[in-house]
Amino acid sequence: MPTERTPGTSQGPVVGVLATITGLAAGHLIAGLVSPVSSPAVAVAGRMIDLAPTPVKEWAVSTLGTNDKPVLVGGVIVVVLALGALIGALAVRRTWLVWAGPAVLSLIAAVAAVTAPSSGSLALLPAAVTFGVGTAVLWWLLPRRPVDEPQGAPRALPRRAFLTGTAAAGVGSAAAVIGGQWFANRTTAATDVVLPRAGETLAPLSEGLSVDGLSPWTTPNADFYRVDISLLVPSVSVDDWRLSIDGLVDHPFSLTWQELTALPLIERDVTLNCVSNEVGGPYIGGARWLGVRTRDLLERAGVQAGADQVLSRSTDGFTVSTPIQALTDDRDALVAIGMNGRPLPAEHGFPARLITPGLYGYVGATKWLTQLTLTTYAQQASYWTQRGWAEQGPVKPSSRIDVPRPLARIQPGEVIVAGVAWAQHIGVARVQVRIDGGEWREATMGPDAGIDFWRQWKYVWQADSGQHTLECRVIDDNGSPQTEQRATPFPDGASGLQSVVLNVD
Ligand SMILES: Nc1nc2c(c(=O)[nH]1)N[C@H]1C(S)=C(S)[C@@H](COP(=O)(O)O)O[C@H]1N2
Ligand SMILES: [Mo]
Repeated sequence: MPTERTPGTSQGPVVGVLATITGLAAGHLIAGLVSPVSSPAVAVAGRMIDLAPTPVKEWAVSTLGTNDKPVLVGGVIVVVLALGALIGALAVRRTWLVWAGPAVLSLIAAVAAVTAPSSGSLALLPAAVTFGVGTAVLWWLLPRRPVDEPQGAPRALPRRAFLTGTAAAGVGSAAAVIGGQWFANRTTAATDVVLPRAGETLAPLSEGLSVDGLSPWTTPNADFYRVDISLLVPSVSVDDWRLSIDGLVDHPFSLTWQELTALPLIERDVTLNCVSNEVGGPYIGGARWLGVRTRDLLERAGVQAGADQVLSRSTDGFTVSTPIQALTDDRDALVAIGMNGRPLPAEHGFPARLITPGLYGYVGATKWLTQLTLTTYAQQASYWTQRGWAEQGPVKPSSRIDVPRPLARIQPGEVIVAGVAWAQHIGVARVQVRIDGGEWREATMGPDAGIDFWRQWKYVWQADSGQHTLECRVIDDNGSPQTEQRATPFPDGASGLQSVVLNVD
């Protein structure tokens, strides 16, 4: 029995918002089943990341850090809800907007989903469901003109029917979002593979220096920084996974997980840095990686003359350009499968990633790795180099003060200053500390695990009252001090000295 409608127009914006929420939630549920990255808000946010100008991305990473993605998706949702309110308000008198409004918004989501690098054949489905559900909710709850009276006053649902409908849409939305999350996560948890042992193992690293607030020498997996363009962590099953090596090679081949892990494995202690890290910033960590030498894989493929770069690709479509030299010399770049004795965590590239000692992550650390293509820089560019970042990305030697924290209030007397320093592929010889622009003084160094791994340092400072500025610099194994020349992260990494200002009571 059709519900009798009564005159009224004020619910337009509320219904518009409700229809938007219900539509997004329904799309999210379907996406959880067919393709999590195709959830409408996630897909739109994902394309915004790909299209955003480099300075915007840099700003987002430096101000929002790891929260940049939730903040972006949240922002997209807020904007869409505002548009939904507007559509609801206008559709009360312009009935065609009941389908045209959701159609335009869903079309944007559909385009975003099908143009995503990892979009599957069902990528359109969530946006289609969003359209259907959004339109249905608008049609059902919105005050509208009676069909037989196209010029008459819009009529609203009776209060009771409206409240019931609103509650149903709300509860349905919440259930759909929870269900969508559940389905999306169901596949992500499959990391319980057993790692083979390395043929060449390394002696365990010592604890290193232990000072309150100083970075541990080896970064625990759970605390390791994460930087990538993926809104959702790709979930890869080792059963379907393949690594192919192709392009300018004599014998292209591909490996299954079993085949890769049966090859000779080695362990390497390597510090990984993000080129977006500011001087003194957090995007650096040191881990023990287990993996297969890229040199062995490239030798087996037989690299042809003329190739100068390896373009590596991940399941999410991200690409990295690495000079062949760095993947074939004695630095032992790895296709890594283990991190600190565990399989790679999903966030850090499960089941396999590239680790290239001495290079920033964007030119050497492809996560969720699936392909190594031998090619030339002239022919192909990678994700970040297409966006203006430098083609070559050797890590700039630098150092960081971990304690005391900037603006800390401390008591006069003995204060422990401590931090980390790195000079990949050259080696850290010493660290020096300078107080208030005075003489450079030698810090005490923590243990050394080779030229590609960072070192901790500490310095005992006799602090007197007042405001003070602390600086540090690394001296590398060639005797060169860290440059004082300031540079921004773009286009090839930050440089300069960190200075920490603090007050001693
Ligand atoms: N697939 C994929 N791999 C990627 C990236 C990415 O966006 N996608 N980002 C790179 C960048 S810029 C860095 S600094 C490192 C960070 O690795 P981590 O998140 O394990 O610390 O991964 C690299 N590998
Ligand atoms: Mo990075």
